[in-house]
Amino acid sequence: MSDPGTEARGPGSAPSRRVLLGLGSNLGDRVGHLRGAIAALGDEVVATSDVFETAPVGGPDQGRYLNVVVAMRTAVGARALLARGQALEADASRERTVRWGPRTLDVDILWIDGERHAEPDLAVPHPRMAERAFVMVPLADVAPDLVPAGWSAPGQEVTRLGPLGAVS
Ligand code: A4P
Ligand code: MG
Repeated sequence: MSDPGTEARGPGSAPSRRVLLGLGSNLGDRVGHLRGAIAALGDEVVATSDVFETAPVGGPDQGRYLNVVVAMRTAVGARALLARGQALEADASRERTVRWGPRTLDVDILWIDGERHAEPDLAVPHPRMAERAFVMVPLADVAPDLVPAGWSAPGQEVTRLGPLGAVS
C-alpha cells in the first residue's frame, strides 16, 4: 500500500506550493505532541511559529491549549495532507470523543496557496480560522500576508511562550 503522505514527483507531477497547518494540543505532554508531529512532517517544513498558550474556544470545560502554525512547501495533494494530519493525530493516541473537546493533537489544514476545497470533510481555507486568535496570532509569525492588517480578536487569550525548541 502506498503511503498517503508521499506522492510521485516525476516530470509532470504537481508543483510544490505553500501550505499552512494549525496544530493544537491540550492533553498530556502538549509540547511533546507538537514536537513529534513537526518532526514527522519532515524537511518540507519551512517555518514554525512560536508556541502560544491559548484559552480553549468552544466545547466542554477543558484545559488550555498549546498552539503553533507550521508553514510547509509541498507537492502533496490536499486529501493526502488531510490523511497525513489524521495519521499524526492517531500517532498521538487521540480519541475523538467530543467535537471541540480536549485532544492530544489536532492538525488542521488552514490554507493552501491557490486552492479552495468546500467539502464537509475538507474545507480549505479553514472556515473558522479568521475568527480565532489561536490560529491568526501564530499564523502572523509564519505567513503575515494571510493576516488582515489590524486583525484582532478582543477577549481571546493568547500568550506567546517562545520557540518550540525553548518551551518546556
Ligand atoms: N475537516 C474539514 N476541513 C478540514 C481541514 N481544513 N483540516 C474535517 C482538517 N480537518 C478538516 O475534525 C472533524 C472533521 O473536520 C474531520 O473529519 C476532517 O475531515 P476533528 O479533528 O475530528 O474534530 P475537531 O477538531 O474537534 O472538530 P473541528 O470542527 O475540526 O474543530 P476545530 O475547528 O479544529 O477546532 N481552542 C484553542 N484554544 N485551541 C485549539 O486548537 N481547537 C479546537 C478545534 C476547538 N478549540 C480550540 C482549539
Ligand atoms: Mg480539527
